Amino acid sequence: MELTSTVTNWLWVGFFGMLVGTAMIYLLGSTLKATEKYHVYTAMAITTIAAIAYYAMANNQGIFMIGGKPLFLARYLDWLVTTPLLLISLFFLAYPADKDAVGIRQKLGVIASAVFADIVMIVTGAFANLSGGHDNKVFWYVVSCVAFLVVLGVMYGAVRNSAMSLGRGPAKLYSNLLTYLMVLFFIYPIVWLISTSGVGSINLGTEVAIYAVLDLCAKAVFGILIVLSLKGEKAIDK
Ligand code: RET
Repeated sequence: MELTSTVTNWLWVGFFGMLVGTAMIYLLGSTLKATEKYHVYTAMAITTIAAIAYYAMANNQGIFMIGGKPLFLARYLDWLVTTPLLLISLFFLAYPADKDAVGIRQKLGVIASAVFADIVMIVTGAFANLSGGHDNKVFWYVVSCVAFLVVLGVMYGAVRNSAMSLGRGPAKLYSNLLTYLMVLFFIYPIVWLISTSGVGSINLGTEVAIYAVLDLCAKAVFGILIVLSLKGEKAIDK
């Protein structure tokens, strides 16, 4: 498919933004203790995967026309891997390695249910995008939204309860970052609905621009916020 220069430019903004984000997360995280570095590596994995997806899309790879509308396959593949990783990075805050009071099976059960629901959300969202007919599209969109509600339920339920048991500082940190991320998550289905995937009230250039900004906030800025708040927490501990 022929991409306009607005679309391509915004895809490059996404690519370079993710690269800068990865570098900043690395530099800011370099002073964290070795035992805390896993937060940094998770955040860097998220921005790196997104950079790869944006590079492919900016080079017009993996973009298919379905029923006269574009489908960005790389975007769904990116979300499929990175949205579970975003949930896992919040999970790491709620169940820190040094305060391991909860059994491994219980932890696995909680995070697996959030990750599973998240995967269902992205895959059925892709099915909605792939649907030619109106009824199929609505069906898959609704299934994806229900899966999103399950994600919200787990993250605001069991995972939040664990964070609350850690004391005021970590509880507040988890709540703030959870609210930040979930507000962003909430905007995606709305953008999808008004974009070329849904009713088509915004053009492709605007859609790609909004997704680029949202992705940068949910990945690069989110990673930077996690690393900065962990550094801040350590400063308070001292
Ligand atoms: C879709 C459409 C179908 C309904 C729903 C959706 C939700 C998508 C979400 C995406 C989040 C992406 C993030 C990317 C980070 O860079 C698939 C748009 C509910 C929540 C956070």
